[in-house]
Amino acid sequence: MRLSRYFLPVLKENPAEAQIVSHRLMLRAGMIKQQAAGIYSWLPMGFKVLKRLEQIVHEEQVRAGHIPLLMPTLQPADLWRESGRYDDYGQEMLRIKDRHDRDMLYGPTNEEMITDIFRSHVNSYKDLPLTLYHIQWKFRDEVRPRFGVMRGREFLMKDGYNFDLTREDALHAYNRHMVSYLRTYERMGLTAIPMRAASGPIGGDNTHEFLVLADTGESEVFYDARVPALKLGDRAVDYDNREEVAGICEEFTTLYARTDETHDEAVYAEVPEEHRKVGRGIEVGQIFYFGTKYSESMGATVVTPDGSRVPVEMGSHGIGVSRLLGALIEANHDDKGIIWPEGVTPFHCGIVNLKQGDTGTDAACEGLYKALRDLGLDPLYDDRDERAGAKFATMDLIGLPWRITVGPRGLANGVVELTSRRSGESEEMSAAAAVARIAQIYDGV
Ligand code: 5CA
Repeated sequence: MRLSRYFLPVLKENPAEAQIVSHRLMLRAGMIKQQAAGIYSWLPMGFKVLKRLEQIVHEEQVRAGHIPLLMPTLQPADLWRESGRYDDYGQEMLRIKDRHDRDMLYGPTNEEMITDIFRSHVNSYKDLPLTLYHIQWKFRDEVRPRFGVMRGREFLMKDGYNFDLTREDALHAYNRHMVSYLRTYERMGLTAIPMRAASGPIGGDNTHEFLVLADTGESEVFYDARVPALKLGDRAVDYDNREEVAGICEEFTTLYARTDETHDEAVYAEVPEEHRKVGRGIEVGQIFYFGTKYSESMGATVVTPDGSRVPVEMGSHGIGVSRLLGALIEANHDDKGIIWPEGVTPFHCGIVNLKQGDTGTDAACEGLYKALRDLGLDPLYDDRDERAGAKFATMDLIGLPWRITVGPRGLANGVVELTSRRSGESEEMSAAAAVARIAQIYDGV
């Protein structure tokens, strides 16, 4: 993409309404625009990162054996009357009437609808196990929408639902979600710690939240300092292998890690004092096992091998996809702007032409731009007629992990400059070497 033809409405001033750094940077970098409290338009660069996060979520869900579908944002109230949650959900639910005076709602989550799909089409244990998920907009009329996309009213969520014959099978599905979530966050360059949590309006007694440590997080968290260092890395996981998957979950949940809702001073006191940590965290996902809570009230049953009929065992599992953008920026920024991890960056690298209109620098930049694109990479070429300082400030603000700077002096020596946004370190090399280095960095990302 050429910056002169892109739509990147960066702001020079700090927007007054933003209280936390991620909100401020998303506005300044022209990623979002607020349309009403907690409701945002996703401008091109914000939309690009959002789509990238969606893609990673999809890839890891499919890898775990889960199946994508798409349910609507608007739902009939009757489904929620069946489960009893229509009244329970209170003012957080946006209720709408259609022209025939029928009660509708903008879905805050989809347990009822997915249970309805299941009961309409599945009848036998032979069709189990089954896990269906979608990535769809949700609406929750939050009392205090704030911090930009972090606590929105309209937000994008991945929500998945498992259907199993036995409690044991459903717990395997729970574990599978835990491991696939760990891998998802790691690929995004985030450390998200599974913490024992409270279930709230979803229900059930087995639930974990995934928290990204950040001073601006809304939850107080208590954890063993050794937990954030745990990593899945690139180990291959066989998601059908129950022992292996359960073993990984144990590895990640044995040490103490809880939110304020489930914190237990007596248990915490057993953590060696030097490892005890109190901090704040951003909840970027939550998994629930709730058994037959919805299947019983909504009549979602299956025939068992001995011919009897039982309500199906279920759980639900969510990732806050739009909230993740905020969490990523909270965890990756400096005083100049965002620092995207390579796994989620909107463009692979920036190209800065220090002397736009100069035959030599223009030709070198065009050559770099073409060579990178020919390799399937997606560079952002700052080809505007701007001062070098302004170009650097924009690149620092929008946070592309790598910048190639092309100026007449370097070209006279046959070199361009490759700069890491994270370390700030620069290296001179030939244009061809810079292209090869960028290709190598993104190989397998
Ligand atoms: N049905 C279950 C799992 S699919 C569910 O709704 N879980 S949840 O309530 O925990 O939401 C899942 C994730 O959505 C949360 O972990 C959080 O990351 C994100 N989320 C929830 N509310 C908001 C909000 N108001 N703004 C942005 N993200 C949110």
